[in-house]
Amino acid sequence: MDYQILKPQSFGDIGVLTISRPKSLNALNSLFFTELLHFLDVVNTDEPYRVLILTGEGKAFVAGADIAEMVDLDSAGALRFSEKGQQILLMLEILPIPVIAAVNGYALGGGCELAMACDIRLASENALFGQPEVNLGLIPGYAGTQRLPRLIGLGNALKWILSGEPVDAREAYRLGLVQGVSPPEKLMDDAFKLARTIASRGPDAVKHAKRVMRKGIDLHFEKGMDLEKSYFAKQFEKEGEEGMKAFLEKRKPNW
Ligand code: DAK
Repeated sequence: MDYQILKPQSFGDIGVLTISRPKSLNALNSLFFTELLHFLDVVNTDEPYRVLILTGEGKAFVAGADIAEMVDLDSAGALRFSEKGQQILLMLEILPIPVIAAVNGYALGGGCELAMACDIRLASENALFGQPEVNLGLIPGYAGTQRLPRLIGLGNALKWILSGEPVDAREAYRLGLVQGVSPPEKLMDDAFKLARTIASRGPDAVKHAKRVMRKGIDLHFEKGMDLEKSYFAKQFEKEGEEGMKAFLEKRKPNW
C-alpha cells in the first residue's frame, strides 16, 4: 500500500511514523484511519521495530478530527465514525511494542486522544493539548472521556473536557499527561534517546511489562497480580535466564 498521509521510516530497531497532512494541521480524516489500520497490521505481523515513535509534520501533532469531514455526519454516521476510530486507537494502544508520542505542536481533540492511546508522551515546549469538542457542540469520540481520567484523574479530566480550554506542555506535564518536555529542536532527539534505551532492554520483558500494565489497570488488583505472576514466570523460560547469566558473567546480554 502507498501511504499518502503516513510516512513510516526505520532507524534500525526504531520506527518513526510521521503524520503528514500539514496544510490541514494533520487533521484526522478517513484516509488517515485506513492507512493507520494498514500500518498497525504490518507492525503486528512483521514486527519490524522494538519501539515506535509517532509524530506530526509541521506545526501540529494533530489539530483534531477533520471537521470538514465530520460536519456532514448524522447521528448514525457519527456512531460508525466513532466506533471505527475507537477500535483503531485501541489497536494502537495494545500494540505489543511501546509507542512514544513526540508531540510537536497542537494536539487537540482527536489529536490529544491519539496521543493518549500511545504509551508515553513527550512534548515540545510549544505543544498545546486540549479536548475542545464542547466548543463545537460535541464530546470526545475516540475514548478521550475514558483515557483522560485514567491518566490525570477524574477531577482534572472533568475540568479539561467540560471547559474545552487548551493546556500548554508545562501544565500537561504537571498533570501527568506528558512524561517530558523538550525544546522543539530537541524533541526528536529526546524521543530517540528514550526509544533506544527501551530498545536495548529484554525485548519480551518490555512487551510483557507493557501488556501486564495495560491489561492490569482495568482488572481487579488481585487479578492484575495473577497476570503479573504468569508473565514473570514466562520470562524465566529464556530471556530472563540470559539476562541474569549476563549480569553474573559481567557481559552484555545477547537477546
Ligand atoms: N479539521 C479540519 N481542518 C482543520 C482542523 C481540523 N480539526 N484544524 C485546522 N484545520 C485547517 C484549517 O481549516 C486551515 O485550513 P485552510 O483554511 O488553510 O484551508 C488550516 O488547517 C490551518 O488552520 P488555521 O488557519 O486555523 O491555523 P491557526 O494557526 O490560525 O490555528 C488552530 C490553529 C489549531 C488553533 C485552529 O486551526 C483550530 O482551532 N483548529 C480546530 C481545532 C479543533 O477544534 N480541534 C478539535 C476538532 S474536534 C467523534 C469522534 C472524534 C471527535 C469528535 C467526535 N465522533 C465519532 C462523534 C473528535 C473531534 C475533534 O477532534
